[in-house]
Amino acid sequence: MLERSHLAENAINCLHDEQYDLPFNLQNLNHRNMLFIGGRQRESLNGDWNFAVDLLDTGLRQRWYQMQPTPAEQRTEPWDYDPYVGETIPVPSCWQMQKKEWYFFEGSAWYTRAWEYQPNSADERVFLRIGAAQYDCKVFINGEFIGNHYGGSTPLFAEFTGKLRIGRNWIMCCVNNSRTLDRVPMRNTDWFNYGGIYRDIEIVRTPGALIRDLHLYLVPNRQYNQIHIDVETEGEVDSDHPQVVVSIAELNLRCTIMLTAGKGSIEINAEPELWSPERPKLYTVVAEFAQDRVTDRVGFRQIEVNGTEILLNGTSIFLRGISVHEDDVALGKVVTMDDLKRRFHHAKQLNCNYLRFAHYTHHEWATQLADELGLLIWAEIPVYWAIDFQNPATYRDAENQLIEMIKRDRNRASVIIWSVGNENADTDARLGFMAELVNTARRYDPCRLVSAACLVNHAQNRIEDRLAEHLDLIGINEYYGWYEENFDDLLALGENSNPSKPVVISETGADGFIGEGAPTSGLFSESYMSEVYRKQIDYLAKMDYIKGISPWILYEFRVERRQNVFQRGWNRKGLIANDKVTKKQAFHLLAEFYAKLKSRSSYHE
Ligand code: GCB
Repeated sequence: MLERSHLAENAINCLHDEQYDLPFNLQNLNHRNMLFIGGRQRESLNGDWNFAVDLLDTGLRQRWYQMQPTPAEQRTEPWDYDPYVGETIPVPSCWQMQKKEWYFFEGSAWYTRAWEYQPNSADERVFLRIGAAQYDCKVFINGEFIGNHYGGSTPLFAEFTGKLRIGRNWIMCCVNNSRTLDRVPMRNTDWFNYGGIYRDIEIVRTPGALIRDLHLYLVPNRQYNQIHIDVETEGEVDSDHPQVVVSIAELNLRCTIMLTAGKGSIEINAEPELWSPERPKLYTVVAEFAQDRVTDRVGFRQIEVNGTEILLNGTSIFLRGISVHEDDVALGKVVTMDDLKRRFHHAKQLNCNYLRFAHYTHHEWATQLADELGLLIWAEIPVYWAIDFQNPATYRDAENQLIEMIKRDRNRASVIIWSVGNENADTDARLGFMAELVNTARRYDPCRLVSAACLVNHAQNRIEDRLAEHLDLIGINEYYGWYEENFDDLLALGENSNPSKPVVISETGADGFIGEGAPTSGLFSESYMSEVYRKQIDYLAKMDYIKGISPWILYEFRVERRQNVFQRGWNRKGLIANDKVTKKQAFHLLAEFYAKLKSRSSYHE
């Protein structure tokens, strides 16, 4: 007889257990254990990971994560998968893009790899960071469950301190991209449900006493001469007066922040050159706490609204934007630096000063690059269409995604708007849920605008959404000429609405298919799409409270729910086809319109 382990008994019992997943749904990897990573040394774990899709969650039921890395021929139990040998997948990637059998796979998938550990110091702390994994990611180290993270586009941190062996360790992640009723987004979206670890995965080590968080901003009081700094630390230091020293050499600034219970704040006088699209000035900031040191590149600017105006550093601006998804024919949701540079290059060719990052948190490189290139950003969480607004667990998930996005990017000058949602029905439950998200955004960040893509009453042709009164500026998606037939209704909308705040058109557009078999006229033709743009431009120019537009969308993107003969799994509203090269006529119309606005702009760029 083979020698069986305690797992064998469980292998039978688990067949009848439908609560098998409860212990793994702690959502304890959340905004509370985020770690500030700017300037830290990171060890990449990108590369090939052992991989298996697991439709029935057999891995959680049978506890695959407890298996020892024994050679296959020495196994004593008939396990249904061996996490240590077999097929591999590159990380980062989306599994849909790796094998055609996995294209529509929705469920759990297991990632395993070895990692060799040698401590650098006795008190060091060790963290695993994953830039993003879609949607639920459970992390295990040497057979032990560390925790799970909800939310497909924000980073997660799992701490391994005290759980590592010197030498070989086994890291496992179980990533699940199921669409369920309680998630954010819920089940129905107009973008593809990719799965997997699709951003960088890495190890970050810190000294025992560490800087958890560093947040800086120009005090939004129209004086432009004070910088506010908040720090958070952890761990004991040999001093009765623990302190963090923050310096910005270029401003000759060096200040000491005294800590109470690991937290400290300061407001200091400084007159930084202000960040703007025209001159995206960034300063190197260094923060030191005992042996720990972090850095960041930070721009200082003030964004505010005044009546129906949006003011950047006191001057009114018009947001000449374009919406964009993270998507790629070959890579799915994986973003490369080249892809990002091309995206911003195309935005600049359009004469944009602004991008809407729809409908979830984009890669951190995107906001970093926007800081450097001088583009303004609308950043968003996927509170999209139907959401279970009554469910407190859903709220916790949405709020956590919002806080993670804010904590990751609140030092980015380019980000001027946090959006808390898109086109959600105006119910009491939704109003309570989203108004609370607005409050949370303001609590975590006092120097950005909060918005959402709100609703239009199409029967009355006016902006009508109770959420609007909670926002700093109102986003509306309108598709006159596409979903709404009558263009004159757009003019009526303009006349019937009398907002006391700035409005941005967060979406407008039309599908235009230019591939083989493309129609030459009518819906889905390139010429019809151009006509929609022509009229939109003409009408919007007459609505003076509109302070920005971000038409839908820069590139065509993949989506399951669009399957007509011109779509075939793609949303064709891109101004550029899915090859990310071929421009449609509407691209040039918008570029021309923006060029005119730019030359008239009161904000010099
Ligand atoms: C919308 C949605 C967006 C869709 C777009 C469309 O209103 O916000 O996610 O992709 O319309 O193409 O229908």
